[in-house]
Amino acid sequence: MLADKKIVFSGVQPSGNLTIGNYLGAIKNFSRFSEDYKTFYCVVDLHAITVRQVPAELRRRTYETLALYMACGLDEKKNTLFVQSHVPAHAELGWILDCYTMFGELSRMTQFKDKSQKHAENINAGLFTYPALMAADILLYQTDVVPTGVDQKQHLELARDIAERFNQVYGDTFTVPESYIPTDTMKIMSLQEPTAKMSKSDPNDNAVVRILDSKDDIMRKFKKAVTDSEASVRFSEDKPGVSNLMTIYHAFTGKSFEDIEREFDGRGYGDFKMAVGEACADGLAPVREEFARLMADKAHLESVMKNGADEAAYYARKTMSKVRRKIGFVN
Ligand code: AQP
Repeated sequence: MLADKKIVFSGVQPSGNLTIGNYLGAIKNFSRFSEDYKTFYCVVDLHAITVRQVPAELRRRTYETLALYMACGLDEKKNTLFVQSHVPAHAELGWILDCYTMFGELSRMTQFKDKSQKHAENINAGLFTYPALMAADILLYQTDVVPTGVDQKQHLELARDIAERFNQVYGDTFTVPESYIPTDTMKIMSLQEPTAKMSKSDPNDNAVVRILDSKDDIMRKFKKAVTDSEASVRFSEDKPGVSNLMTIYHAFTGKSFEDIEREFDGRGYGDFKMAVGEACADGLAPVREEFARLMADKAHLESVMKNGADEAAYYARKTMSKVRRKIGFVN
């Protein structure tokens, strides 16, 4: 064990303006661990370059993602907040774990299949070995719990397999991590294609509600959200659009699905969509305000990054010296 407390690690890519999927599926849940766990929350810029990024935008989004972590309630004094590329041990362990990850395993990853379809012009080796780097991120800190959205479940299972394989060859080296997936908001779907995940890099901006969208934009996007022709607010697998809107409404208001069904009984989708938009915009308003305040003080963000990286590197060093010794690298 690296610390007195159990360890939590998670990350978000600075690959676009974050969505309410990133917020509800991941970041919003991060702060619940701050008191009782030793928490590492990382801006995973090494992962972001598996897809081509504009350098100035990547840099800006790295600051923004850190500021969003903080605006969503992560206190830098209670959580280690840092940028992945500032701790080179991620890349080092990533390479090592590549050598303990099978080609067949990586070929089965649905994210690789999806992203190589979306980026057919750039199916690079990093996109393929992404899950081994993600395993390195997690195992480097001897992580016990990884809070993520359900889309990361397959990668997390692979991280567990890699840890177990390494431990079998070299004896106990890595903690085998568990996932923490919020059951009620595990997957927020696209507003335009509600059978597909809401993704920050979706080229159709109407499909995606971003944490920093203005209230007007949020209302407009919900107004245009795809539903169905039944005109009944009811949670059901054969009503993906309406069910997704109900999930979002539940997440921002705390109302149960039964209460939501009762509230909109006999009313059209127009009213319902406006209520979801209002709840979402109101729920995000304090985050937007805090974000603006934090972004105005870049020096503070840089000091948070620096302190976070120093602390993360301290923990990473302990794991790396163990890994190097076990593998047989000369000290
Ligand atoms: N739609 C979603 N519903 C629930 N959780 C989600 N997450 C992402 N989208 C949803 C969770 O957010 C965390 C950070 O995700 P990421 O930035 O590492 O990458 P991603 O999962 O690939 O997210 P995107 O938005 O789809 O990014 P792009 O478009 O760049 O590929 C993860 O915990 C994820 O589960």
